[in-house]
Amino acid sequence: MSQNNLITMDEFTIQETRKFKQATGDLSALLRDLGLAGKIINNQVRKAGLVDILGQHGATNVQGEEQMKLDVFANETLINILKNCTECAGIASEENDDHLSYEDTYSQNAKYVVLFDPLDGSSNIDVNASIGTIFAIYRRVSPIGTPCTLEDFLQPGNKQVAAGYIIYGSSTMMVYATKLGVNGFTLEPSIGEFCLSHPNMKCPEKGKIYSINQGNSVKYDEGMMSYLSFCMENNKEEGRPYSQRYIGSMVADMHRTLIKGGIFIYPGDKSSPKGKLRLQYECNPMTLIMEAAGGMGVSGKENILDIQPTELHQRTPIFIGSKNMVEKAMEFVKAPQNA
Ligand code: AHM
Ligand code: MG
Repeated sequence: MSQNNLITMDEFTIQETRKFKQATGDLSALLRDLGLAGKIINNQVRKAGLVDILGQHGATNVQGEEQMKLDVFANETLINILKNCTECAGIASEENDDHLSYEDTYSQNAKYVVLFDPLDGSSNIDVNASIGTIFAIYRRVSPIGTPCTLEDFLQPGNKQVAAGYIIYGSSTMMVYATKLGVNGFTLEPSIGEFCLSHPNMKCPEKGKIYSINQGNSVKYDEGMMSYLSFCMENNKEEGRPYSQRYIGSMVADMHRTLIKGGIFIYPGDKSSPKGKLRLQYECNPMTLIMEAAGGMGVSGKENILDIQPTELHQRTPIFIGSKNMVEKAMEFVKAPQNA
């Protein structure tokens, strides 16, 4: 990147929101604050191998999983930054049992709430693989000027105003989607700014990669098994099977899928019919991004974004990525024997 040509994320977001006459600038400010949290988390992630921050924290989260120290740090960073900003009325985090309604007057007068997975793929920290932060922004439905309520956090994904992720990979990137499209910004470490590097991202309609934890296949139903066989056969178009790639860090697997095309799947199975991934913190934001980039995300029964959440930590199966590949997978998964 030539430093003369840099467009920072702030500059870009402000330009974009000016396209809407009624825009107040609150969304740009909120995205800037999320970027700031990302930079602070990035700073710690980059030091993970150096300082005594690795290892289990001891506590378990609401899903019954052990938290790593960095999970706690990322969670607290986001909670504090969003508390101190004036655009966010409250948050729900994958790491907290309940939503948090900020008590100060500025926050109660804010129109947005944010749901996030502070550090997704955290089991990858100790092997130095990519991890990320995922966020979803909604306009609150409770009255402005009052504390936000649970129903603000139980809106279907199609109500998201914006969603994004920050990937702590070989470089650090923030990618976010609004209804105007998807744009990616790479952190320029020398100036500490996210700079536009991937304008108007589009997920290729077709891909050559399927991404799934195939080790779970003993628990899959017939439809999933026949789709896996299809992926492993010589398919007509390619003349070879699809390649299989699975990092085990959704942000990293999705980032590849967004750029190169492909399908990412975390299905339900016999022991976990709803799969593993969380609707509000992982699946909704990733589906908003994917749809804005021309791809799609479904549960196997319906569009992910149409699912009405009934609780904060809901899970859903997900098939997400290149439109043609997701549609093809549905031919197997929705076959009559699986109805
Ligand atoms: P986490 O939020 O506790 O990190 O778990 C979510 C992660 C995703 O990033 C990833 O896609 C998935 O869990 C991997 O699960 P599995 O190890 O079952 O394949
Ligand atoms: Mg997660």
